[in-house]
Amino acid sequence: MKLYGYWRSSAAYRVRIVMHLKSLSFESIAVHLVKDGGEQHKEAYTGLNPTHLVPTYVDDDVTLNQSLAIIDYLDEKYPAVAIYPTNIAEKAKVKALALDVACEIHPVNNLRVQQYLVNTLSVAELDKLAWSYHWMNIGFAAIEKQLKSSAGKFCFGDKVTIADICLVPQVYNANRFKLDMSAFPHISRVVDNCNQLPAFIAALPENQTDAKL
Ligand SMILES: N[C@@H](CCC(=O)N[C@@H](CS)C(=O)NCC(=O)O)C(=O)O
Repeated sequence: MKLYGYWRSSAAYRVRIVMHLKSLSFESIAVHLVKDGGEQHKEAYTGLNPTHLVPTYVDDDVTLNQSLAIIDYLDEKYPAVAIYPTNIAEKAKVKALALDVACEIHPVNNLRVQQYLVNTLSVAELDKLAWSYHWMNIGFAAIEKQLKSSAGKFCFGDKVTIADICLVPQVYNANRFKLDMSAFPHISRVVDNCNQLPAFIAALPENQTDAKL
């Protein structure tokens, strides 16, 4: 089982969390997103993943992109540790929280979007940061509101779900860019709780072999 990713990629980070939660052993293959124009754009990688994005999962004859598709595949193949509630309304709820991160916050702050803002539209570095803060603040505010009623120890009650798996990497990213999280106490508390767990610690960007390369 191989996971092509990058230590700071929050989409790869989601998959790593799931692999560790499910105690799967896997080989991490680093795709450097910045060095030399980005290895994600080289033919050696785009042959595997035509979207020019990480992560990519490879196991025997299965090659998958899109972190949430990979996660659902792993969840169905290795169901012993559940990441969704069994009740279908609750399952839809945690999925919606996960998508609030994966569809509403993450894509507009992706590296290639930021590169386009700066390199093509000549947006100044400070304005680029304002862009990221703007979309993160809007997205986190919506999640914070929902966590007021849904959260226990984690985003939805006291069990880790796909909502936490998507939220933790996004908050890691927010902290990296020094976003003021003080307006989001429920998010911060849930993320702190997740970060006590061995699977989340093992998946941390700084604990990856390609960290800081
Ligand atoms: N929706 C995709 C997003 C993947 C994605 O955006 N990956 C980022 C890193 S988190 C990437 O590879 N960026 C490279 C680039 O923007 O050039 C998923 O969930 O897998």
